[in-house]
Amino acid sequence: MTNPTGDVAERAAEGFTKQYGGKATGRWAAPGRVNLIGEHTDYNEGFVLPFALPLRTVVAADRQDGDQWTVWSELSGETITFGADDIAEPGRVTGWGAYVAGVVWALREAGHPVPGARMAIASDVPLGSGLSSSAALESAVLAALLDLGGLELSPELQPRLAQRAENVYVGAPTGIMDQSAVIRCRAGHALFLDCRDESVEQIPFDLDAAGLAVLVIDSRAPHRHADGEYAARRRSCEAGASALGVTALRDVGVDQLDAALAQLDDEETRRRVRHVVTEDQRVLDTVALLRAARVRDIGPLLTASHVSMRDDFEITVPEIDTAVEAALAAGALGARMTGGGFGGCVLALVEADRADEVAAAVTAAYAERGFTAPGTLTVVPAPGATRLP
Ligand code: GAF
Repeated sequence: MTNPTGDVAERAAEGFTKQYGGKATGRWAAPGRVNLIGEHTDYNEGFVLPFALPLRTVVAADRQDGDQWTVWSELSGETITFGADDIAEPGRVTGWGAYVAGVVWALREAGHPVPGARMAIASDVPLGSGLSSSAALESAVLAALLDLGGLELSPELQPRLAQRAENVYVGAPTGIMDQSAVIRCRAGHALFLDCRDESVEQIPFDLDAAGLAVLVIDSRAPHRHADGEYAARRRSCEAGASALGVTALRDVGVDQLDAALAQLDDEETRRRVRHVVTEDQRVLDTVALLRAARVRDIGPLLTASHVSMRDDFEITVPEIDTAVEAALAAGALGARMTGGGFGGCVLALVEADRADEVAAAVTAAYAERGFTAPGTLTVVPAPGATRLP
């Protein structure tokens, strides 16, 4: 995971001064996330358990007069400007700017008087790695605009607004997990989110106390048709729920699974349903273990989740499966792909003093198969979106 050097908050502040002169009014940060367990369950109104990463996107910003938004991004080196006409309807601002414009659009659509603003954005969250760089960007921009405009929107309501920017303005049919994680996570905890009513419980996830580490492995696999396949999985789940006569697959308990599967004619739909129903149960089981501080014991659930994503939901790719297999062979207690799939990252739960060894084993397995070398990083649960001092 290669990043520009230097502190990300300083880079955003310096970028602001270089682009616009003067000092920003403030800096707002939002993290990337990994999902410990609970994949493709969010849009099935089920359960997820993400935690925030110590990698962040930072927006340095001040107000400007009128309905005008000017945004510089360190990553692209570009400055874009858009006005009220450009956000009258989705689709006019494209590329990375669409995530920023989408937030302004969603705030205005919800009736908030959004102030004009100048923003400078820097980020340590790698793009396209399944670590929610989009939700981090949306949420940092949202935090900045709320503060600059003195607007009231509780942290419980912010994720839906940021999700709307992504679903409607950007046009990606994602669920509620990523924005919830980025906004509502707390340091040292995983966020147990019920995606039906959006209630949360902060679950202590103290890796240090257990002598463990979470190793995040960036597969560096090119995303293969990720958007189309994600939408296709969503459609399969909806078809499954409708065939079973339930509002969402969340309504099928694991004890009713066999009976439910027997009602479905289509083998592919059966596999998709089985993944979602068993994955919801794995989240509940993981939460129960973490509540009892049995961190080490969640390993097999993580690995079972991976197998389910590989065989039933069919969203893994060879680089991802190789990373999981190599990590387990090198002694990881559990490993799974995290995020939407078709590339992205793997997380492995490892003994803290064996993290380097496991990372080296994955790198060696990649070299053997001729894959681009993976990125590796150990992470701890970090705080959600916030204004920086
Ligand atoms: C992506 C989506 F944005 C989330 O909403 C979620 O569905 C995830 O894939 C899969 O669990 O990150």
